[in-house]
Formats: sequence, structure tokens, C-alpha cells
Amino acid sequence: MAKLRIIGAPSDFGQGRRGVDMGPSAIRYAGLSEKLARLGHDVEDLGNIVVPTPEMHTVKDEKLKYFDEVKAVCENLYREVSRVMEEDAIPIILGGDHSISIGSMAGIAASRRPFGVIWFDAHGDMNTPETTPSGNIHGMPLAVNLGLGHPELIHLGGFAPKVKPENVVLVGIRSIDEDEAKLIRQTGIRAYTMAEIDRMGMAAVMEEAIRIASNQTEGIHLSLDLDSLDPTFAPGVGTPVNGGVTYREGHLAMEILADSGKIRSVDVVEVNPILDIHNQTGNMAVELVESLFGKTVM
Ligand code: Z70
Ligand code: MN
Ligand code: MN
Ligand code: MN
Repeated sequence: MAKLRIIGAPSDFGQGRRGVDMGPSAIRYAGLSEKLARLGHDVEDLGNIVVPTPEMHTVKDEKLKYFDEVKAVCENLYREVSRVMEEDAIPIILGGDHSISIGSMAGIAASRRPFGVIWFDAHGDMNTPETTPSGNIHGMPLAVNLGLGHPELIHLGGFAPKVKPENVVLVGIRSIDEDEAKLIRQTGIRAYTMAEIDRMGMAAVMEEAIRIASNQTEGIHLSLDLDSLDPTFAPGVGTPVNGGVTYREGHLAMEILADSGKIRSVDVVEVNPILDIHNQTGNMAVELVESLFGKTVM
């Protein structure tokens, strides 16, 4: 039995389309708490952090859109997540777009216990203000957590970096910008493309990913962007990209993570109910989290 604490971060300041701010509601509506409790866990929903209303704000820097707002949201989330970590509970952070991972990972790292990261995504999220083609901060959070990007984001919580490149793994990538690819290579993080998943199989990819993320660390943070899945199974995301992780591969990956016993924290991000079909993506998110916390056939 695990102590699971749910925190909603209903922010869409990291990208251009409204709707991801409703992600936490969609995931809760799909029955997250009840289903995790049914697996025997001690579950508590701590509600949402406070997030400003986008209509009251404007873009000031085209290379870091809604910088002040993203920073404020991530500072709130950082405080909330560090409190949960101090109780030795597992935070499950519901986005929101992926920029919120700057706050969640700061909160996780605040304990100063080393951890690894498995980042499930169609994208690299490894842009900086210098490389970004969009200015959207949700394309930058992994870089920030590695210490690349705007100093105020990097130093959120008062220290940097949040994680070492040798413990970072990307899984499912199939849409990477040119200069972003250079950064991925320079940092030396392990990035499994869809092509590698096809060749090696998801099971082998996950065994390696867990080995890398847990080498000399005390646990693993899973950052789950629902756009890692194929749009057939998760249509409700801002940037669907064909050729993604299948339903079965997704569950298999979560089951292997569950068996590892190493998961210490989770982000579930980029669910956009406005773009979804009857909450398919919210339901998919909940199903994957159930597998991650031990749901099996019998
Ligand atoms: C692109 C950018 C991105 C998620 C899109 C896209 C980034 N690399 N991330 N959707 N989750 O604008 O930086
Ligand atoms: Mn992402
Ligand atoms: Mn993505
Ligand atoms: Mn997106």
C-alpha cells in the first residue's frame, strides 16, 4: 500500500491553446481517486493549486511566453509538492500543460535525495529560449530541470539542476526540433525514439530506462505526457503526433514500472478535454496510473 496524494495544476500558460487547464477535472471525473483506493492505496486529493486566468494576462516575451505566470504557478506547485515529499507520500500531479513539471520536479528535488526521471513524450521538451520555435514553455521543462534555459526557472526552489543527465530517459519521441536535437545529444540523456521502441520492444526499453533512472538514485519520477500515446488512444492533447505508443505498450510500460517498485512521484500532463472525444484521454490517463500503481488482471 502506498500513500498517494493528488495535486491539480490547472495551468495552460505553457502553450497556446486553452483547454489543458481542465485536465485535472477530466482526470478526476474519470475516477482517479476511487480507482486507486480500490487497489488498496491510501489516497487523498489535495485539490488544485491556484492558477491565474489567462484572459487577464498577455504575452510579454515571444521567446518565453507567459514567463511570469508559468514561474508563479511553478513556485506554488513546488511548495505543495515538497510538503507531500516531506510526508514520504507519492505526489500525483495533474496538469495542465507540461510546463508544470518545472514546479513538480523542484518540489521532488527539494529533499536533496537524488532521483531519476523517465519522461514519456512525443516531444523532447528540451528547448531553451535560444532554440524554441514557438516560445511555448511546455517545450522547455526537461531542459530547465537539467539546468538549461532561463536562470529564474532553472533556480526555482533555490537550487539547480534538479536532475543529472545520466539519470534522465526520454521515451516515445517522434517530433523534435532541429536545435533541440543538438541539445539532447549534447546533454547525453538517453532518448528512445518510436523507431527504437519498434525494434527493441517496449519491455526491453523499459528495463533499460529503469536501470538508467535508478542508477545511484533513490527512486524514479515519471513524467507522463499523454501525447506520448498514439492519438488513436489519446486524441485529447494539444499536439497529437501520429505513430505513438499503443494502448498495450502504454500499459506494459506502466506495469514494468510498477514491478520495479521505484516510482516516487508522477506527473500526468497535457490532457485537453476540449479536444477530446468523450473523455477518452482522461480515461486513458487514469487507466495508465492504475497500472502504474499495481492494477493487474487477477
Ligand atoms: C515544440 C515546441 C510540445 C508538448 C508540444 C513542441 C513542444 N518542440 N510539447 N506539446 N507537450 O514548441 O517547443
Ligand atoms: Mn511534454
Ligand atoms: Mn508532448
Ligand atoms: Mn502539447
